[in-house]
Amino acid sequence: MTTTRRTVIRAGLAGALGGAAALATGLPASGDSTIHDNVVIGTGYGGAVAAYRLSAAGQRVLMLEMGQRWDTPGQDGNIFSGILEPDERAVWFGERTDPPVSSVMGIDLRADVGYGPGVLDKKNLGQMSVYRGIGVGGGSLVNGGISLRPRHQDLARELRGNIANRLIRTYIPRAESRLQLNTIRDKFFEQTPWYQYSRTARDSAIRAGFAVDSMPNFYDFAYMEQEAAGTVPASALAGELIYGNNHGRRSLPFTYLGSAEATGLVSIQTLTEAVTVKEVSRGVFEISCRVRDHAGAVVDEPIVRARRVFFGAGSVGTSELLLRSREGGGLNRLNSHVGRHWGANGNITLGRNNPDGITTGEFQSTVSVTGIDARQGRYKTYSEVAPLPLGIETGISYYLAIAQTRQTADFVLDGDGVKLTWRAAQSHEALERARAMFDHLNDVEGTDYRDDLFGTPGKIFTDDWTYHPLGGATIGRATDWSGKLHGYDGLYVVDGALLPESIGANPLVTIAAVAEMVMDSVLR
Ligand code: FAE
Repeated sequence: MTTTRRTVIRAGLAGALGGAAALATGLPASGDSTIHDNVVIGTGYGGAVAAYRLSAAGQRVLMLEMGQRWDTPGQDGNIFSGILEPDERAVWFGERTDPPVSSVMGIDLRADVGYGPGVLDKKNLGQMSVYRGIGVGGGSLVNGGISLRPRHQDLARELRGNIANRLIRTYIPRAESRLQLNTIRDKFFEQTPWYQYSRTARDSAIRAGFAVDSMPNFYDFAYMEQEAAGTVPASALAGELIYGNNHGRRSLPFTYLGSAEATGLVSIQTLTEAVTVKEVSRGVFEISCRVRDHAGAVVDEPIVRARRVFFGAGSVGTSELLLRSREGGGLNRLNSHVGRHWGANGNITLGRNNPDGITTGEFQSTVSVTGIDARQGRYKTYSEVAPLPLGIETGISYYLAIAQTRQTADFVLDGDGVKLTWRAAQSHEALERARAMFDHLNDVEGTDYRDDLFGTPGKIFTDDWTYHPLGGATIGRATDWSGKLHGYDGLYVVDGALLPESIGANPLVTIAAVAEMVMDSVLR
Protein backbone atom coordinates (compact mmCIF):
# COMPACT_ATOMS: atom_id res chain seq x y z
CA MET A 1 0.00 0.00 0.00
CA THR A 2 1.30 3.45 -0.84
CA THR A 3 -0.38 6.59 0.31
CA THR A 4 0.70 10.11 -0.46
CA ARG A 5 -0.75 11.77 2.59
CA ARG A 6 1.41 14.66 3.75
CA THR A 7 1.66 15.21 7.44
CA VAL A 8 3.62 17.51 9.64
CA ILE A 9 5.27 16.13 12.75
CA ARG A 10 4.46 18.24 15.77
CA ALA A 11 7.04 20.26 17.63
CA GLY A 12 8.43 19.85 21.11
CA LEU A 13 8.78 16.70 23.16
CA ALA A 14 5.08 16.06 23.59
CA GLY A 15 4.52 17.05 20.00
CA ALA A 16 7.31 14.87 18.73
CA LEU A 17 6.01 11.90 20.66
CA GLY A 18 2.55 12.79 19.46
CA GLY A 19 3.92 12.81 15.94
CA ALA A 20 5.28 9.34 16.47
CA ALA A 21 1.93 8.17 17.73
CA ALA A 22 0.23 9.84 14.82
CA LEU A 23 2.38 7.95 12.35
CA ALA A 24 2.00 4.70 14.22
CA THR A 25 -1.77 5.03 14.24
CA GLY A 26 -1.92 6.53 10.77
CA LEU A 27 -3.47 9.75 12.09
CA PRO A 28 -1.72 12.63 10.38
CA ALA A 29 -1.18 15.96 12.05
CA SER A 30 -2.11 17.77 8.85
CA GLY A 31 -1.59 21.47 8.58
CA ASP A 32 0.67 21.69 11.62
CA SER A 33 3.24 24.31 10.80
CA THR A 34 5.30 24.02 13.98
CA ILE A 35 9.01 24.47 13.47
CA HIS A 36 11.46 22.26 15.36
CA ASP A 37 14.59 23.92 16.65
CA ASN A 38 16.82 20.93 15.87
CA VAL A 39 16.30 17.98 13.55
CA VAL A 40 19.03 15.37 13.26
CA ILE A 41 18.89 13.05 10.26
CA GLY A 42 20.35 9.62 11.05
CA THR A 43 21.28 8.04 14.38
CA GLY A 44 24.82 6.74 13.66
CA TYR A 45 27.99 8.25 15.09
CA GLY A 46 27.58 11.80 13.81
CA GLY A 47 23.86 11.95 14.53
CA ALA A 48 24.24 10.49 18.02
CA VAL A 49 26.97 12.96 18.98
CA ALA A 50 24.87 15.88 17.67
CA ALA A 51 21.77 14.76 19.59
CA TYR A 52 23.75 14.15 22.76
CA ARG A 53 25.49 17.51 22.69
CA LEU A 54 22.30 19.45 21.88
CA SER A 55 20.23 17.73 24.56
CA ALA A 56 23.00 18.05 27.15
CA ALA A 57 22.82 21.80 26.46
CA GLY A 58 19.07 21.74 27.18
CA GLN A 59 17.84 21.75 23.58
CA ARG A 60 15.03 19.63 22.20
CA VAL A 61 15.90 17.35 19.30
CA LEU A 62 13.88 15.32 16.82
CA MET A 63 15.85 12.52 15.13
CA LEU A 64 14.72 10.95 11.86
CA GLU A 65 16.00 7.40 11.34
CA MET A 66 15.40 5.30 8.26
CA GLY A 67 15.77 1.97 10.10
CA GLN A 68 14.08 0.46 13.10
CA ARG A 69 14.85 0.45 16.79
CA TRP A 70 16.67 -2.71 17.83
CA ASP A 71 15.50 -3.38 21.36
CA THR A 72 12.72 -5.96 21.07
CA PRO A 73 13.42 -9.71 21.01
CA GLY A 74 11.88 -11.78 18.23
CA GLN A 75 10.18 -15.15 18.67
CA ASP A 76 13.54 -16.82 19.30
CA GLY A 77 14.16 -14.51 22.26
CA ASN A 78 16.95 -12.67 20.40
CA ILE A 79 16.99 -9.14 19.06
CA PHE A 80 19.39 -9.91 16.21
CA SER A 81 19.98 -12.99 14.05
CA GLY A 82 23.33 -14.79 13.97
CA ILE A 83 25.81 -15.01 11.10
CA LEU A 84 25.20 -18.69 10.33
CA GLU A 85 21.41 -18.56 10.49
CA PRO A 86 20.44 -15.08 9.31
CA ASP A 87 16.77 -14.18 8.85
CA GLU A 88 14.65 -11.13 8.01
CA ARG A 89 16.49 -9.17 10.71
CA ALA A 90 19.80 -9.45 8.85
CA VAL A 91 19.34 -7.55 5.59
CA TRP A 92 17.82 -4.16 4.80
CA PHE A 93 14.87 -4.95 2.49
CA GLY A 94 16.55 -7.77 0.60
CA GLU A 95 15.92 -11.46 0.08
CA ARG A 96 19.44 -12.83 0.24
CA THR A 97 22.46 -12.06 2.37
CA ASP A 98 25.62 -10.95 0.58
CA PRO A 99 28.39 -11.18 3.21
CA PRO A 100 31.97 -10.08 2.42
CA VAL A 101 33.17 -13.68 2.62
CA SER A 102 30.66 -15.58 0.50
CA SER A 103 32.10 -19.09 0.80
CA VAL A 104 34.73 -20.98 2.76
CA MET A 105 35.97 -24.48 1.90
CA GLY A 106 32.98 -25.02 -0.35
CA ILE A 107 30.47 -23.85 2.27
CA ASP A 108 28.22 -21.14 0.80
CA LEU A 109 27.76 -18.45 3.43
CA ARG A 110 25.01 -16.63 1.57
CA ALA A 111 21.46 -17.36 2.66
CA ASP A 112 17.90 -16.59 1.64
CA VAL A 113 16.16 -14.44 4.23
CA GLY A 114 12.73 -12.92 4.74
CA TYR A 115 12.14 -9.40 3.43
CA GLY A 116 12.20 -6.71 6.09
CA PRO A 117 13.95 -3.68 7.56
CA GLY A 118 17.05 -5.67 8.56
CA VAL A 119 20.16 -4.19 10.07
CA LEU A 120 22.82 -4.51 7.34
CA ASP A 121 22.61 -2.90 3.93
CA LYS A 122 24.92 -3.52 0.99
CA LYS A 123 24.46 -0.63 -1.37
CA ASN A 124 25.70 -1.19 -4.89
CA LEU A 125 26.84 2.15 -6.25
CA GLY A 126 28.28 1.12 -9.63
CA GLN A 127 31.82 -0.28 -9.55
CA MET A 128 31.99 0.13 -5.77
CA SER A 129 29.63 -1.12 -3.04
CA VAL A 130 29.20 0.09 0.50
CA TYR A 131 28.11 -1.88 3.56
CA ARG A 132 26.31 0.13 6.23
CA GLY A 133 24.30 -0.39 9.38
CA ILE A 134 20.64 0.68 9.32
CA GLY A 135 18.64 1.35 12.47
CA VAL A 136 18.83 3.33 15.70
CA GLY A 137 22.60 3.35 16.28
CA GLY A 138 23.62 3.19 12.58
CA GLY A 139 26.99 1.55 11.99
CA SER A 140 27.49 0.87 15.71
CA LEU A 141 24.93 -1.95 15.45
CA VAL A 142 26.92 -3.98 12.95
CA ASN A 143 30.51 -2.79 12.81
CA GLY A 144 33.61 -4.46 14.19
CA GLY A 145 33.86 -1.89 16.97
CA ILE A 146 37.54 -1.37 16.20
CA SER A 147 38.25 2.09 17.50
CA LEU A 148 41.65 2.94 16.18
CA ARG A 149 43.15 6.39 16.56
CA PRO A 150 44.22 7.91 13.27
CA ARG A 151 47.81 9.14 13.08
CA HIS A 152 48.32 12.90 13.27
CA GLN A 153 50.19 12.88 9.97
CA ASP A 154 47.29 11.16 8.17
CA LEU A 155 44.78 13.69 9.49
CA ALA A 156 47.12 16.59 8.72
CA ARG A 157 47.48 15.33 5.13
CA GLU A 158 43.71 15.37 4.63
CA LEU A 159 42.69 18.28 6.86
CA ARG A 160 44.23 21.56 8.02
CA GLY A 161 47.09 21.12 10.49
CA ASN A 162 45.33 22.99 13.29
CA ILE A 163 42.20 20.85 12.83
CA ALA A 164 44.34 17.71 13.06
CA ASN A 165 45.89 19.09 16.26
CA ARG A 166 42.51 19.83 17.85
CA LEU A 167 41.21 16.41 16.92
CA ILE A 168 44.19 14.58 18.36
CA ARG A 169 44.47 16.68 21.53
CA THR A 170 40.85 17.28 22.46
CA TYR A 171 38.17 15.59 20.44
CA ILE A 172 39.51 12.09 19.89
CA PRO A 173 40.19 11.56 23.62
CA ARG A 174 36.71 12.91 24.38
CA ALA A 175 35.05 10.58 21.84
CA GLU A 176 37.08 7.63 23.12
CA SER A 177 35.86 8.22 26.63
CA ARG A 178 32.20 8.76 25.65
CA LEU A 179 32.26 5.65 23.46
CA GLN A 180 33.48 3.72 26.53
CA LEU A 181 36.38 2.08 24.74
CA ASN A 182 38.36 -0.70 26.36
CA THR A 183 41.11 -3.13 25.38
CA ILE A 184 41.44 -6.84 25.91
CA ARG A 185 43.36 -8.00 29.01
CA ASP A 186 46.75 -9.38 27.92
CA LYS A 187 46.50 -12.52 30.01
CA PHE A 188 43.06 -13.41 28.64
CA PHE A 189 44.24 -12.75 25.09
CA GLU A 190 47.29 -14.95 25.51
CA GLN A 191 45.48 -17.88 27.07
CA THR A 192 41.98 -18.15 25.65
CA PRO A 193 41.28 -20.50 22.74
CA TRP A 194 38.97 -17.82 21.34
CA TYR A 195 41.95 -15.74 20.20
CA GLN A 196 44.20 -18.44 18.86
CA TYR A 197 43.45 -17.13 15.34
CA SER A 198 44.73 -13.69 16.37
CA ARG A 199 47.83 -15.03 18.07
CA THR A 200 48.63 -17.10 14.98
CA ALA A 201 48.32 -14.06 12.70
CA ARG A 202 50.22 -11.89 15.17
CA ASP A 203 53.14 -14.32 15.33
CA SER A 204 53.32 -14.47 11.53
CA ALA A 205 53.30 -10.68 11.35
CA ILE A 206 56.08 -10.36 13.92
CA ARG A 207 58.21 -12.96 12.10
CA ALA A 208 57.76 -10.82 8.97
CA GLY A 209 59.04 -7.76 10.86
CA PHE A 210 55.75 -5.89 11.26
CA ALA A 211 54.62 -3.93 14.32
CA VAL A 212 51.51 -5.31 16.00
CA ASP A 213 48.86 -3.44 18.04
CA SER A 214 46.15 -4.39 20.49
CA MET A 215 43.22 -2.39 19.12
CA PRO A 216 40.64 -0.71 21.41
CA ASN A 217 36.97 -1.60 20.97
CA PHE A 218 33.64 -0.66 22.51
CA TYR A 219 32.68 -4.31 22.92
CA ASP A 220 32.83 -5.00 26.67
CA PHE A 221 35.85 -7.28 27.19
CA ALA A 222 34.93 -7.93 30.83
CA TYR A 223 31.64 -9.31 29.52
CA MET A 224 33.53 -11.39 26.98
CA GLU A 225 35.59 -12.98 29.74
CA GLN A 226 32.34 -13.95 31.44
CA GLU A 227 31.16 -15.41 28.12
CA ALA A 228 34.32 -17.50 28.04
CA ALA A 229 33.64 -18.64 31.61
CA GLY A 230 30.10 -19.65 30.62
CA THR A 231 28.44 -17.42 33.20
CA VAL A 232 26.52 -15.12 30.83
CA PRO A 233 24.83 -15.54 27.44
CA ALA A 234 27.45 -15.55 24.69
CA SER A 235 27.56 -13.11 21.79
CA ALA A 236 31.09 -12.39 20.51
CA LEU A 237 31.89 -15.97 21.45
CA ALA A 238 28.72 -17.26 19.78
CA GLY A 239 29.66 -16.10 16.29
CA GLU A 240 27.52 -12.97 16.33
CA LEU A 241 28.96 -10.57 13.77
CA ILE A 242 27.80 -8.03 11.15
CA TYR A 243 24.07 -8.69 11.75
CA GLY A 244 24.17 -7.35 15.33
CA ASN A 245 25.21 -8.62 18.77
CA ASN A 246 22.61 -9.69 21.31
CA HIS A 247 24.95 -8.98 24.25
CA GLY A 248 28.22 -7.28 25.18
CA ARG A 249 28.18 -4.60 22.50
CA ARG A 250 28.15 -1.06 23.83
CA SER A 251 26.67 0.34 20.65
CA LEU A 252 25.46 3.95 20.46
CA PRO A 253 22.06 3.23 22.11
CA PHE A 254 24.10 2.35 25.23
CA THR A 255 26.43 5.37 25.06
CA TYR A 256 25.81 8.64 23.21
CA LEU A 257 22.20 7.94 22.19
CA GLY A 258 21.28 6.47 25.56
CA SER A 259 22.57 9.59 27.32
CA ALA A 260 20.76 11.81 24.82
CA GLU A 261 17.43 10.04 25.29
CA ALA A 262 17.86 10.04 29.07
CA THR A 263 17.59 13.85 29.03
CA GLY A 264 13.95 13.47 27.98
CA LEU A 265 14.60 16.06 25.26
CA VAL A 266 15.26 13.72 22.35
CA SER A 267 12.74 11.73 20.37
CA ILE A 268 13.53 9.36 17.53
CA GLN A 269 11.15 8.83 14.63
CA THR A 270 12.02 5.39 13.21
CA LEU A 271 11.40 3.89 9.76
CA THR A 272 11.43 7.50 8.56
CA GLU A 273 13.71 8.34 5.68
CA ALA A 274 14.55 11.96 4.91
CA VAL A 275 14.26 12.36 1.13
CA THR A 276 14.86 16.04 0.38
CA VAL A 277 15.48 19.25 2.26
CA LYS A 278 14.20 22.62 1.08
CA GLU A 279 14.69 26.13 2.39
CA VAL A 280 11.21 27.64 2.62
CA SER A 281 12.23 31.00 4.06
CA ARG A 282 15.51 32.33 5.46
CA GLY A 283 16.52 29.96 8.23
CA VAL A 284 13.51 27.63 7.93
CA PHE A 285 13.82 24.25 6.25
CA GLU A 286 11.31 21.60 5.23
CA ILE A 287 12.37 17.97 5.21
CA SER A 288 10.23 15.67 3.06
CA CYS A 289 10.17 12.16 4.48
CA ARG A 290 8.98 8.67 3.66
CA VAL A 291 7.68 6.41 6.41
CA ARG A 292 7.79 2.69 5.70
CA ASP A 293 6.06 -0.26 7.28
CA HIS A 294 7.85 -3.55 7.97
CA ALA A 295 6.97 -4.80 4.50
CA GLY A 296 8.76 -1.81 2.95
CA ALA A 297 5.62 -0.05 1.72
CA VAL A 298 5.56 3.73 2.01
CA VAL A 299 2.70 4.45 4.41
CA ASP A 300 3.17 8.15 4.93
CA GLU A 301 5.03 11.14 3.50
CA PRO A 302 5.31 13.67 6.30
CA ILE A 303 6.99 17.06 6.11
CA VAL A 304 9.14 18.10 9.06
CA ARG A 305 10.04 21.75 9.56
CA ALA A 306 13.22 22.84 11.29
CA ARG A 307 15.44 25.83 12.01
CA ARG A 308 18.58 23.74 12.23
CA VAL A 309 19.19 20.48 10.38
CA PHE A 310 22.12 18.19 11.25
CA PHE A 311 23.01 15.73 8.50
CA GLY A 312 24.09 12.45 10.10
CA ALA A 313 22.86 9.96 7.50
CA GLY A 314 26.40 8.69 6.83
CA SER A 315 28.65 9.38 3.85
CA VAL A 316 26.22 7.83 1.37
CA GLY A 317 22.96 8.96 2.99
CA THR A 318 24.03 12.55 3.57
CA SER A 319 25.59 12.93 0.11
CA GLU A 320 22.46 11.52 -1.53
CA LEU A 321 20.20 13.83 0.44
CA LEU A 322 22.28 16.93 -0.25
CA LEU A 323 22.70 16.20 -3.97
CA ARG A 324 18.99 15.56 -4.39
CA SER A 325 18.18 18.74 -2.52
CA ARG A 326 20.62 20.84 -4.52
CA GLU A 327 19.63 19.45 -7.91
CA GLY A 328 15.92 19.58 -7.04
CA GLY A 329 16.28 23.27 -6.26
CA GLY A 330 15.45 23.07 -2.55
CA LEU A 331 19.03 23.90 -1.52
CA ASN A 332 20.42 25.42 -4.70
CA ARG A 333 23.08 27.48 -2.92
CA LEU A 334 25.02 24.36 -1.87
CA ASN A 335 28.39 24.54 -3.56
CA SER A 336 29.95 22.30 -6.19
CA HIS A 337 31.96 20.28 -3.64
CA VAL A 338 28.77 18.56 -2.46
CA GLY A 339 28.83 14.93 -3.58
CA ARG A 340 32.58 15.01 -4.25
CA HIS A 341 35.88 13.82 -2.71
CA TRP A 342 34.49 10.40 -1.80
CA GLY A 343 36.81 7.54 -0.93
CA ALA A 344 36.71 3.90 0.19
CA ASN A 345 39.44 4.32 2.87
CA GLY A 346 41.57 1.81 0.94
CA ASN A 347 39.59 -1.25 2.11
CA ILE A 348 40.99 -4.54 0.77
CA THR A 349 40.23 -8.00 2.20
CA LEU A 350 42.20 -11.21 1.77
CA GLY A 351 42.82 -14.58 3.33
CA ARG A 352 46.00 -16.65 3.50
CA ASN A 353 46.87 -20.15 4.59
CA ASN A 354 48.77 -20.50 7.83
CA PRO A 355 52.11 -22.28 7.83
CA ASP A 356 51.73 -26.07 7.93
CA GLY A 357 50.62 -27.37 11.31
CA ILE A 358 49.79 -23.92 12.72
CA THR A 359 46.11 -23.66 13.46
CA THR A 360 43.63 -20.86 14.00
CA GLY A 361 41.39 -22.94 16.25
CA GLU A 362 37.75 -23.73 15.69
CA PHE A 363 36.67 -21.17 18.31
CA GLN A 364 36.97 -17.57 17.17
CA SER A 365 35.79 -14.47 18.98
CA THR A 366 34.11 -12.13 16.51
CA VAL A 367 35.74 -9.06 18.06
CA SER A 368 38.93 -8.29 16.23
CA VAL A 369 41.70 -7.06 18.56
CA THR A 370 44.96 -7.45 16.63
CA GLY A 371 46.19 -4.89 14.13
CA ILE A 372 49.30 -5.03 11.97
CA ASP A 373 50.76 -1.60 11.48
CA ALA A 374 52.70 -1.27 8.24
CA ARG A 375 51.71 2.35 7.62
CA GLN A 376 55.27 3.56 7.92
CA GLY A 377 57.53 2.78 4.96
CA ARG A 378 56.65 1.28 1.60
CA TYR A 379 53.46 -0.64 2.36
CA LYS A 380 51.44 2.26 3.84
CA THR A 381 48.85 -0.22 5.07
CA TYR A 382 47.17 -1.06 8.36
CA SER A 383 45.56 -4.51 8.57
CA GLU A 384 43.21 -5.88 11.14
CA VAL A 385 43.17 -9.60 11.79
CA ALA A 386 39.51 -10.42 11.18
CA PRO A 387 37.61 -13.48 12.41
CA LEU A 388 36.09 -16.28 10.38
CA PRO A 389 33.89 -17.73 13.13
CA LEU A 390 32.64 -20.86 11.42
CA GLY A 391 33.07 -23.35 14.24
CA ILE A 392 35.63 -25.35 12.24
CA GLU A 393 39.40 -25.28 11.85
CA THR A 394 39.89 -23.33 8.63
CA GLY A 395 43.67 -22.89 8.70
CA ILE A 396 43.02 -19.41 7.30
CA SER A 397 44.16 -16.03 8.53
CA TYR A 398 41.77 -13.41 7.23
CA TYR A 399 42.44 -9.66 7.10
CA LEU A 400 40.81 -6.35 6.37
CA ALA A 401 43.54 -4.03 5.11
CA ILE A 402 43.30 -0.25 5.07
CA ALA A 403 45.79 0.94 2.49
CA GLN A 404 46.63 4.58 1.94
CA THR A 405 45.26 5.94 -1.31
CA ARG A 406 44.35 9.33 -2.75
CA GLN A 407 41.84 7.89 -5.20
CA THR A 408 38.47 9.63 -5.06
CA ALA A 409 35.13 9.56 -6.81
CA ASP A 410 31.96 11.62 -6.98
CA PHE A 411 28.35 10.77 -6.30
CA VAL A 412 25.94 11.33 -9.19
CA LEU A 413 22.18 11.20 -9.06
CA ASP A 414 20.75 8.06 -10.62
CA GLY A 415 16.96 7.88 -10.64
CA ASP A 416 15.77 8.03 -7.05
CA GLY A 417 19.24 7.32 -5.63
CA VAL A 418 22.93 7.86 -6.30
CA LYS A 419 25.83 6.06 -7.94
CA LEU A 420 29.56 6.60 -7.61
CA THR A 421 31.84 7.48 -10.51
CA TRP A 422 34.43 5.09 -8.99
CA ARG A 423 36.12 2.92 -11.65
CA ALA A 424 37.47 -0.52 -10.77
CA ALA A 425 41.00 0.56 -11.74
CA GLN A 426 40.96 3.14 -8.95
CA SER A 427 41.26 0.32 -6.41
CA HIS A 428 44.67 -0.72 -7.82
CA GLU A 429 46.72 1.70 -5.74
CA ALA A 430 45.32 0.32 -2.44
CA LEU A 431 45.35 -3.24 -3.71
CA GLU A 432 49.01 -3.09 -4.76
CA ARG A 433 50.04 -1.74 -1.34
CA ALA A 434 48.13 -4.47 0.51
CA ARG A 435 49.43 -7.11 -1.91
CA ALA A 436 53.04 -6.01 -1.41
CA MET A 437 52.63 -6.23 2.35
CA PHE A 438 51.10 -9.70 2.29
CA ASP A 439 53.42 -10.98 -0.47
CA HIS A 440 56.24 -10.17 1.94
CA LEU A 441 54.44 -11.93 4.80
CA ASN A 442 53.81 -14.99 2.62
CA ASP A 443 57.46 -15.03 1.48
CA VAL A 444 58.70 -15.04 5.07
CA GLU A 445 56.17 -17.64 6.19
CA GLY A 446 56.32 -19.84 3.09
CA THR A 447 52.55 -19.50 2.74
CA ASP A 448 50.11 -18.45 0.05
CA TYR A 449 46.78 -16.72 -0.49
CA ARG A 450 43.36 -18.40 -0.36
CA ASP A 451 41.49 -18.21 -3.62
CA ASP A 452 38.20 -19.74 -2.46
CA LEU A 453 36.71 -17.07 -0.22
CA PHE A 454 35.08 -14.51 -2.44
CA GLY A 455 32.66 -16.37 -4.67
CA THR A 456 34.74 -16.28 -7.87
CA PRO A 457 37.30 -19.12 -8.08
CA GLY A 458 40.82 -17.73 -8.15
CA LYS A 459 39.84 -14.41 -6.61
CA ILE A 460 42.38 -13.56 -3.91
CA PHE A 461 41.40 -10.05 -2.83
CA THR A 462 38.26 -7.97 -2.63
CA ASP A 463 38.68 -4.36 -3.68
CA ASP A 464 35.17 -3.54 -4.85
CA TRP A 465 33.40 -2.85 -1.56
CA THR A 466 34.07 -0.86 1.56
CA TYR A 467 32.96 -0.78 5.19
CA HIS A 468 34.44 2.72 5.50
CA PRO A 469 32.77 5.14 3.07
CA LEU A 470 34.15 8.64 3.63
CA GLY A 471 33.40 12.01 2.09
CA GLY A 472 30.71 13.60 -0.07
CA ALA A 473 30.40 16.80 1.98
CA THR A 474 33.95 17.30 3.16
CA ILE A 475 34.93 19.77 5.83
CA GLY A 476 36.66 22.87 4.51
CA ARG A 477 35.14 22.36 1.03
CA ALA A 478 31.36 21.67 1.06
CA THR A 479 31.22 23.01 4.61
CA ASP A 480 33.29 25.55 6.48
CA TRP A 481 35.80 24.33 9.08
CA SER A 482 33.05 24.05 11.65
CA GLY A 483 30.81 21.76 9.59
CA LYS A 484 28.31 24.42 8.46
CA LEU A 485 27.26 23.90 4.85
CA HIS A 486 28.34 26.78 2.65
CA GLY A 487 25.37 28.81 1.45
CA TYR A 488 23.11 28.23 4.47
CA ASP A 489 22.87 29.20 8.09
CA GLY A 490 21.38 26.34 10.06
CA LEU A 491 22.56 23.35 8.01
CA TYR A 492 25.40 21.25 9.43
CA VAL A 493 27.09 18.00 8.43
CA VAL A 494 28.16 15.85 11.37
CA ASP A 495 29.02 12.41 9.93
CA GLY A 496 31.52 10.49 7.78
CA ALA A 497 30.64 12.68 4.79
CA LEU A 498 32.87 15.34 6.36
CA LEU A 499 36.06 13.29 6.15
CA PRO A 500 37.97 13.13 2.90
CA GLU A 501 38.75 9.87 1.10
CA SER A 502 41.23 8.01 3.34
CA ILE A 503 42.41 8.44 6.94
CA GLY A 504 44.57 5.33 7.31
CA ALA A 505 42.53 3.94 10.20
CA ASN A 506 39.07 2.56 10.91
CA PRO A 507 36.98 5.72 10.99
CA LEU A 508 34.42 5.50 13.80
CA VAL A 509 36.43 7.33 16.46
CA THR A 510 37.45 10.05 14.03
CA ILE A 511 33.85 10.53 12.89
CA ALA A 512 32.64 10.87 16.49
CA ALA A 513 35.53 13.26 17.23
CA VAL A 514 34.81 15.48 14.23
CA ALA A 515 31.13 15.56 15.24
CA GLU A 516 32.19 16.65 18.74
CA MET A 517 34.28 19.43 17.19
CA VAL A 518 31.39 20.58 14.97
CA MET A 519 28.99 20.57 17.92
CA ASP A 520 31.39 22.62 20.06
CA SER A 521 31.26 25.38 17.50
CA VAL A 522 27.48 25.05 16.95
CA LEU A 523 26.86 25.37 20.68
CA ARG A 524 29.25 28.31 20.97
P1 FAE B 1 26.29 5.73 10.11
O1 FAE B 1 26.81 5.14 11.36
O2 FAE B 1 26.26 4.90 8.89
O3 FAE B 1 24.82 6.23 10.44
C1 FAE B 1 23.95 6.75 9.47
C2 FAE B 1 22.53 6.52 9.93
O4 FAE B 1 21.65 7.27 9.10
C3 FAE B 1 22.07 5.08 9.84
O5 FAE B 1 21.42 4.73 11.04
C4 FAE B 1 21.11 5.07 8.65
O6 FAE B 1 20.07 4.12 8.83
C5 FAE B 1 20.56 6.47 8.70
N1 FAE B 1 20.13 7.00 7.41
C6 FAE B 1 20.74 6.90 6.21
N2 FAE B 1 20.05 7.60 5.28
C7 FAE B 1 19.01 8.17 5.92
C8 FAE B 1 17.95 9.03 5.49
N3 FAE B 1 17.88 9.46 4.23
N4 FAE B 1 17.03 9.39 6.40
C9 FAE B 1 17.10 8.96 7.69
N5 FAE B 1 18.09 8.15 8.14
C10 FAE B 1 19.04 7.78 7.27
O7 FAE B 1 27.04 7.06 9.73
N6 FAE B 1 34.43 1.44 11.54
C11 FAE B 1 35.37 1.40 12.51
O8 FAE B 1 35.92 2.43 12.89
N7 FAE B 1 35.73 0.19 13.08
C12 FAE B 1 35.19 -0.99 12.68
O9 FAE B 1 35.51 -2.04 13.23
C13 FAE B 1 34.23 -0.97 11.64
N8 FAE B 1 33.67 -2.11 11.17
C14 FAE B 1 32.64 -2.06 10.29
C15 FAE B 1 31.98 -3.23 9.94
C16 FAE B 1 30.84 -3.19 9.14
C17 FAE B 1 30.13 -4.45 8.78
C18 FAE B 1 30.37 -1.93 8.68
C19 FAE B 1 29.14 -1.84 7.82
C20 FAE B 1 31.04 -0.77 8.99
C21 FAE B 1 32.17 -0.82 9.80
N9 FAE B 1 32.83 0.35 10.19
C22 FAE B 1 33.83 0.29 11.12
C23 FAE B 1 32.46 1.66 9.66
C24 FAE B 1 31.65 2.51 10.66
O10 FAE B 1 30.59 1.76 11.19
C25 FAE B 1 31.15 3.75 9.92
O11 FAE B 1 32.28 4.49 9.49
C26 FAE B 1 30.30 4.64 10.81
O12 FAE B 1 29.17 3.96 11.29
C27 FAE B 1 29.86 5.86 10.04
O13 FAE B 1 29.25 6.75 10.94
P2 FAE B 1 28.26 7.87 10.39
O14 FAE B 1 27.79 8.67 11.53
O15 FAE B 1 28.91 8.56 9.25
